[in-house]
This record gives sequence, structure tokens and C-alpha cells, in this order.
Amino acid sequence: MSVQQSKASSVDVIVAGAGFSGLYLLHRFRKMGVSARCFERGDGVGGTWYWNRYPGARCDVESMQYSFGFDDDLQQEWDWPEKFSAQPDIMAYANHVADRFDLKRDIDFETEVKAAHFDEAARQWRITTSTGETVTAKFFVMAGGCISTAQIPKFEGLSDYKGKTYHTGKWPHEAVSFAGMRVAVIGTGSSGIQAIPVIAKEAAHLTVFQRQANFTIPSRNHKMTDDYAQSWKAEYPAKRQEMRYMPNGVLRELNDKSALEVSEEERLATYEARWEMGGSGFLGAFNDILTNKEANDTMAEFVRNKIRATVKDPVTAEILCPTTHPIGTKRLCVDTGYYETYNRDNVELVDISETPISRLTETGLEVGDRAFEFDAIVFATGFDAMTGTLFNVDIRGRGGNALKDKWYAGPRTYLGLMSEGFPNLFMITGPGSPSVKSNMITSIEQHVELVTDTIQHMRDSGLDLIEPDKAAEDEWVDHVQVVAYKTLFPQANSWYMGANIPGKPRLFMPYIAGVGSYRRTCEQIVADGYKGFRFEAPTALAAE
Ligand code: N01
Repeated sequence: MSVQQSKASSVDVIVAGAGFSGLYLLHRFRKMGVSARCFERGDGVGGTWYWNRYPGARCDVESMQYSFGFDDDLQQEWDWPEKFSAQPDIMAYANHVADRFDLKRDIDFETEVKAAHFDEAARQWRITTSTGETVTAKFFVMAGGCISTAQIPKFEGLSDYKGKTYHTGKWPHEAVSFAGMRVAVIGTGSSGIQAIPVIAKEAAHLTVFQRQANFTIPSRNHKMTDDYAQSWKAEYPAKRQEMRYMPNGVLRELNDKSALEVSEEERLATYEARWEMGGSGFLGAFNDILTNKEANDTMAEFVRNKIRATVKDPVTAEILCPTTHPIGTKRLCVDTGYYETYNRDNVELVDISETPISRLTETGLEVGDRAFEFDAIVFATGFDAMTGTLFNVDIRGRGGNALKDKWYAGPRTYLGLMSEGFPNLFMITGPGSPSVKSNMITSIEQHVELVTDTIQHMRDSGLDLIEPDKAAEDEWVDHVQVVAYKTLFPQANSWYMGANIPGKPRLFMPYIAGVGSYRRTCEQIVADGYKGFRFEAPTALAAE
């Protein structure tokens, strides 16, 4: 407490969140001589990887790429134990970065930003935290992550259930044992698909409740080899630069052929080779998988046939075969032994696509006229993504207007970076930027560098306020949708579309034109004198 009290109540910048975005922001601000304070609701750094400690949690972007590229000594010295790192290894990395650059002293842990109000007269942000502190700053950066507000559906009887409950995105820090227990997992997205095989090995019995089947590809994870790590380290700066202009911010082999222009034999051989390679690079098999339904169908059927070949019970296999959306239009999952798990005697799959969970009871739950009893229920039911974390803070801009009200019909941003009416408020990987449709660390680095360079530009030019033009923002909001509707993405009831939260506006939230194309657009906007942004010099009142 005494440490917190000694911290400044007025700084240049306030940052919300100490995940990878917050850490890199603090590092850049320190180097620029900009004073910053960061508020973090957890008691440690790491963001997503701090909260998602569920069994089997692992990144599906390989670690040589899911890591910072801004410091060559860091990337040369850090060793990853596996190709796709598990949550504890990514947490260790986040802590290493925080300690290496001495960042923790600028972070107030277990402290949430509750409100952020823009004071027009003083031209500064007034931030109120969960500890009751008020801090002012010229700039406010929301770096709370895109997938950080866990959601448990409002099942009838939720509070009646007396057994243990867990949400994958808010997993306890102490060890959880399911040994000897009857366990339910509700949800088969990326989190459920990773947790289910691990829980199945420990629990006495596991029942999985599936609403929509999802596509998942084996990760083929393995221990990192020296040769592979060295192949990256020897050329890291050049490879990182290439990644920054790749469609997903990931260096991978893309095939620039249509799935429909090759023979069936070549098509199947291509899918087979990528299936054997493992990982979400599977989607790069052909260039029209996400834009042409006929091409997409060929890939979807290949995966369904893999499911049928893996799962011994044909009824279970058919329930696991996804049919509700084109492959890749919901996040493609990456697993370790997922479909094989349904061959275990202690695992049951319950299809709730037609008859949903009707209620939770004291001892379990009911689906139609079938009652289940459980010792523990794991909610792998996802997040109020992209906007949930922003709306958890009472953000008010010019005229006291709330961000939530401005965005009632969906997020409105320029470049996913700022919103008109909210001067000097930046969002890292906000809606309308590639964000969740990319290697998050590549996109985080790009946004952090853009924000910090912009603040440096303002300091150099004696400027005080930055805000997007309404016309530029309107055009960007439309452009994000136009690009999305050229693809198959809007055909899925996904969280990208806000479809997982009852009442949430339906529109495609990330920007899907690609990391490289987005980066070039940002570079051009800066080169054109920050086209679409408006700057103001300090007023006499604000300068007092
Ligand atoms: O959440 P989700 P997640 N009754 O929203 C079901 C990232 N991530 O935590 O499909 C019954 O994808 C819901 O059913 P349906 C990644 O970007 C990355 O798994 O809506 N079921 C679905 O099956 C990912 O996309 C990694 O019909 C209900 C599940 O719950 C994102 O985080 C690992 C229900 C939710 O799936 C979110 O993934 C983990 C209800 N009322 C996560 N409501 C890696 O890097 C929801 N569901 C590997």
C-alpha cells in the first residue's frame, strides 16, 4: 500500500492492463521519458496467460513467433521448451520481460480501472480505480485485451448448483484436481477443446455438452529442437520483418492456388500434408478457403472424414462433425488428442444443439427430460470479446458521453485505435484492427509502436490533443464491414460477430484485410500527416 501511495497522482499516460500490450507500452514510455502508471486487476503480469490457467492451456501460434521481436537480445537469449508453449511457459516469459526491463515498479496490481472521464477544460483523463484512487493523465491507453471478460451464460438455476464451478478464463491459481470426480464441460471452443482431453484423463467421468461442433486440427506439438530454434535465431530480425507484413502476422507457407483449380488427388494430398504438419497453417492450404464456399466445403469435408476415421462410435462421430459454419469462420481450434478423447470409456458427448441445457440443479443440470449429476462443472463458454473489457470501464469522452452509448449499434473506431469524441484515448488491438485475427503479439507491437510514436510526434510538435475525424471514422467502420462481407466470416454465429452474447450487435468486429495490408495503411496515414486525425495545440487554460 505504501508503494502505491508514493506513486504520482498525475502522470503523462495511464495504461489499463499489464498483459503483453501493457508491458511493451511501459517499456517504450520509459525509454521516451514519458511518465506512466499501469493498473492491472490481477496480482501479476501476463494478461490472457495470467487468467487462462485451465488444464491444457497452450498457445496455438508457435512460440518462436508468439513472442516479442522488439529487442534482439531478448529473442536471442530466451529459450522456448516446446513448439507451441503451454500457459506456464508463456507466463514465465511475461514475467521475464517485466523483470528484464524493470517494469513492475510502474504497475499497481490488484487494481482495476473503474472509470475514465475526459475533463475537457483541463484536457486530461481522470481515472478512478477500484482502490478509490484518482489519477490524472494527458493520455489513457486501454490495453486490457480482446478476450478478457469471461462469460457464463445466465442458465436458470445457476446459483442453485452446490458443486464446484470453474470458468476456463478465470481459473484458480491453486492446483485443481478432478481425480475421482464426475465432471461436466460446457462449451467446445478453443478452450474446451484444449481442456477436455486433459480433464478426461483425470476425472472418473467426463460429460461434454456441445452446442455447435467446431473444427479442430492436431497441433503435432513437440519439444523444441536446437536446430529449429537456431534456424529462427540466426535470421530473427529479417523473419520478424517478414511476419509484420504477412496476412496473419505469422510466417507460414501459403499456397496461392484455388482449391478448385487443382485435381481432387492434388487437393486431398495438400490437405493430408497440412494435417500431418499440424496447426492452424492448415487454412493456408489454398487461397480461397475463406472466400469461396465451394472451396471451403472441400476442406470441411476432409476434416469431417478425419473425425469419422478417428472416433469409433459413428453416432458420436457425426455429432462431432461441424456443419453449422464454413471451416475457419469460427476460430479454427488446435488440439492435442481431442477427437481421440471420445474413444475413452469415461467420456460422453451430449448434443445440445436442439435441446439446450434447461437449468442447473443443486446436483447437476438438466437437458430436456434428462438429469445429470456432477461434482464439478467447467464453463468453457467464452468471453464478451472485443468490447466487453472496454465497457467494463465507465469511459466518458467529450460532453460526458459514454463510449458504451456511442457504440450501442457496434464499435465505432478509426483503425481500431481511437474513437471520435474520446481525445487522447488509445486502444491496443481495438475492434476494427486485425487484433484477434492475427498473431496477437505482432499486432500488439505494431499498435504500441504506433501509439508511442504518435505521442512522440505530438511532443515534438507541441501538440496536446489527438482525435479522429468523424468522416474518417465513418469510412473506416464501413470499410471494415465491406472487407468482412467479401469473405465467408459473416456466415458463422461466432464471437467475432458478437453472436455469443444475447443482445450484442451483430457485425464483424476485427479487420480482416490482413496484418500486412493494415500496417501499410497505417504507415501511409502517418506519412500523409496523420490523415483522418485532428490535432490541437494546448489552450491557455489547459497549460496552466
Ligand atoms: O470460447 P468460444 P473459448 N450453452 O466462445 C459454448 C482464444 N483462445 O474460450 O459454438 C451451451 O470460442 C459455445 O457454443 P456455440 C481464441 O481466439 C485461444 O473456447 O456458441 N454452450 C462454444 O462451444 C478463441 O476463439 C487459445 O454454439 C454454450 C463455447 O461455449 C477465444 O479465445 C485457447 C453456451 C465457447 O467457445 C475464445 O475461446 C483458448 C450456452 N448457453 C482460447 N454459451 C489458443 O491460443 C456458449 N457456449 C489455443
